[in-house]
Amino acid sequence: MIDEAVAALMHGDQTRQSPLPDGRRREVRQLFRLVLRCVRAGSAKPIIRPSEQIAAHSFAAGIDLAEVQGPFTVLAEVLWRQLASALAGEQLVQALGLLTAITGAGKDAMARTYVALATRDCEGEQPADEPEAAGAESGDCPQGVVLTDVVGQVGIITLADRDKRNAIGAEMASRVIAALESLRTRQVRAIVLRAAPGMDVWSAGHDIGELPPGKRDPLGYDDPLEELIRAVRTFPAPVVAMVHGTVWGGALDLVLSCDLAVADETASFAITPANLGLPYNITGLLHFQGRLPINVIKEMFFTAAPIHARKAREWPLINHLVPWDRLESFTLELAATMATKSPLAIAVIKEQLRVLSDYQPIAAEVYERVQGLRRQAYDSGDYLEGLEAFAQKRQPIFRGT
Ligand code: KGJ
Repeated sequence: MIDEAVAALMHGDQTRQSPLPDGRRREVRQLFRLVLRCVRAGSAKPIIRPSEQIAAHSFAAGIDLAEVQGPFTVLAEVLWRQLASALAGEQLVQALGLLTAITGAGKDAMARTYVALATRDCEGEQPADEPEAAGAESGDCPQGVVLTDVVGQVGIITLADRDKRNAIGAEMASRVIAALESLRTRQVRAIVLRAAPGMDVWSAGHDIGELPPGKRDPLGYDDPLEELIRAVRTFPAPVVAMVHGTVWGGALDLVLSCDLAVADETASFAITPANLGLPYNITGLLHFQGRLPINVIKEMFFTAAPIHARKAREWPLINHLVPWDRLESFTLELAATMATKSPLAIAVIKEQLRVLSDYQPIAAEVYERVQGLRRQAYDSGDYLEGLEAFAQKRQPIFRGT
């Protein structure tokens, strides 16, 4: 059976430029033997550690994650056929369920290893002479860092400012923009935008301390978060938001500006300018309008309440809701799939969709009237109260003036 699976793998892989090296072939055979042992033992556990080890070797050798996971799919197909001819009824259903659990556990272990290795240290795109922030514990990432890595043809950008809950100010925004630029020159074909492992806030949104204290548009064209959102929307390859944890304010605009969003059950999404007395900008509202029905937009903006993952999937703010232990592997697989498609076609379709959804004809007079209304709000005492209340960690008292 192992020979049949190896032959199927070779047959299905004729597009490979060079044959599988001997070392990889041995690993594939070892994997196949382990899957069979797991099936006999009725447990997925024995597959996990060897899958991690194989993934670690493959990562170091620069092999694509999808390629490393491929043998599981092939072996599952071969085994399915064998099981279907040998068993029937409930027995067959149970055996197939076990097989799916085993191959799923192996693939997940590999994806987790890839992501852990890709984000294991803080070298990323840090300039060599950048000093670590004071107070960073050994093994922790310094404040404000954005980590960048490439797995196969997928770039991974990790927001890792734990202390500030990934609030996005000028430094964070410019680092993500620089990471996008660097990944563009490395010709990645998809990007995953994520928070560092273990964070339960994906991003706390705009750095409120960097919002102007009145008498100036808080979300003007040159605002760093606005620049970051534009960089994501105009990036010439798919950007996938991978969301574990809570998303606040402008970070939701960022998530919606990504081409797709995948989240796990810990995710929630809140748009909170009404907590600050902040008049959201027209471009930002268009981003919401491009993705959500108007009644949903209104409920989210008017209540500022977090929308939990299940509801978010239903509305649908996100494309996929997956269990937390499958989030990384699912998102990477999705990104890797897009990375195999025509980059030129994807880039132009993305740009067409952006142009079609971002632009609304609006008369100059109407635009100026709306901007005047916005000015009244950001020149108001309520906006200052919102900023002050956040800084003082208390509830704001809005007077409508
Ligand atoms: N801006 C600046 N600093 C922030 C922000 C932020 N958005 N969020 C958190 N921080 C800072 C806090 O002030 C703390 O600083 C530290 O991060 C940890 O936060 O006191 P310090 O240590 O100096 P905290 O609150 O102690 O952490 P948790 O208890 O884990 O709570 C995490 C939360 C994300 C729930 C909480 O920090 C929070 O509610 N943050 C504000 C979330 C929010 O409303 N963001 C929307 C910002 N507005 C917008 O983006 C826009 C564009 N808008 O239109 O509204």
